[in-house]
Amino acid sequence: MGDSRPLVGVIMGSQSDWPTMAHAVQILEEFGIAHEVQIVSAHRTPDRLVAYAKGAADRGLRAVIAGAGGAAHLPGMVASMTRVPVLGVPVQSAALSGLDSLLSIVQMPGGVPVATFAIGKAGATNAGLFAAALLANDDAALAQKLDAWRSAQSDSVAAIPVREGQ
Ligand code: RP5
Repeated sequence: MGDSRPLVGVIMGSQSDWPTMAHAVQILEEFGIAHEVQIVSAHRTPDRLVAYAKGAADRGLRAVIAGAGGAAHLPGMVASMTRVPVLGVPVQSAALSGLDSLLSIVQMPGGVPVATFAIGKAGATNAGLFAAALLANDDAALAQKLDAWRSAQSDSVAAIPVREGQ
């Protein structure tokens, strides 16, 4: 997490969200972005939620990545209390495979934006990359790292598929 002041807050509704949200944290670590990680539940720790969201801007956070599953009110509630951009990650739920999480996060009323990502690992990874992209707007070194990461990703994709199972 580094010594410097966190620029990105990663929060999740439950310990059970960690395997998903770890993918966002992995990206932030890869890019050396100062961050913090906490469990903040909209339903089980509402006072913690209010304190976190209301303090986010003053503490210098530039983005909050919020992951939750099921009745996933965490990203929207955080967004209702801070101008800091909130990136919502729908965690795949057992009951409805994350469709519940996705709809809970994406259907915000006009005026309270949450940038909503894909369900599960891809969403968490992309939320990390999106936070990096936001910060790269005014950090040339980070922009260079992000460009290099994207080039490496392109280079890793073979032009011709391996004909498995033939
Ligand atoms: C949400 O409820 C959490 O974000 C989690 O995805 C889901 C289930 O939580 P647990 O019952 O596993 O703690 O608040």
